[in-house]
Amino acid sequence: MIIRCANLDLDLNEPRVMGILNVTPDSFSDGGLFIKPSDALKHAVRMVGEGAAIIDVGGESTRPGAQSVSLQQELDRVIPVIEALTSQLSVPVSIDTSKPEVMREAATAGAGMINDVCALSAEGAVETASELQLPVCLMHMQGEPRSMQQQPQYDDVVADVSCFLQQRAQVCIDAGIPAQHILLDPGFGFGKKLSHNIKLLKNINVIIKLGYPVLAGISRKRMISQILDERSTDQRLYGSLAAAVIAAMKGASILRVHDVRATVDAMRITTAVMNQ
Ligand code: PT1
Repeated sequence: MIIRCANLDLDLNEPRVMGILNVTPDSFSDGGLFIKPSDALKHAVRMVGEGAAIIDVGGESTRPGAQSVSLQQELDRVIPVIEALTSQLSVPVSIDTSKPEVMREAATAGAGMINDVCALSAEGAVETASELQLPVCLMHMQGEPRSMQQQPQYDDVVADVSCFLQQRAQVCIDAGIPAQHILLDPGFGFGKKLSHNIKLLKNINVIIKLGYPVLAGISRKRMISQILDERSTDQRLYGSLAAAVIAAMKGASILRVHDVRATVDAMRITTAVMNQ
């Protein structure tokens, strides 16, 4: 399975690592580090050198409690960075946004994938993504970032998330997005308690069975520290690696992470075992 991201291929025949590049002042573990385009480029080049197969650029934090940003602010943050990255990198760049205008300008700047934590639910987002002819990652979220951790509730979290993602994929297909351009993501930490996140990780194969490549974003999230005695964000690497290996063993295609070198090593071990 190979996905064409603008002019670059993303080979998903083995689990791949997506490097996180937050161009935000307030992201939960690396907020403010890569606001300057030159710093962002340096970090992206480093992640690619460490084996990242794709770089995910985001200008709006979606961690629990985060405030939304204006369209202009988001554009000002991400577009210069995407331009710099797409001219300098040999791997695709995805744009982490829910705003159709940002999708459009990012595509013009060379972005090769749309990563939307709102699963293209904003007005005009599905139509825009379809027009841009880029692969899309559809993520499940219950509620919205500012308040999503207040009262997460599910009848059956795995069935609910799986059903939602299947419906969103169908909406995309009906709008003309080819099935080969769709990826799904259960949305770890997005309106989910620890027990929900653990059930989703244990049963991520149910989502994979829908037939689309699955992306898992677990790196340094609160669910890791909830199991590991409230460890701070910079002390969550080993727990994050364990979760990434579990997801990959169950068939996840892309691991969205902060710690690229460590995760790539873990994926190489996982792949060696899975391919035996
Ligand atoms: C994700 C993801 C994302 N996560 C995709 N995009 C974030 N496709 C941003 C916590 O519980 O999983 N998949 N874009 C970051 N959001 C969060 C959410 C960060 C929860 C931290 C937590 O700590």
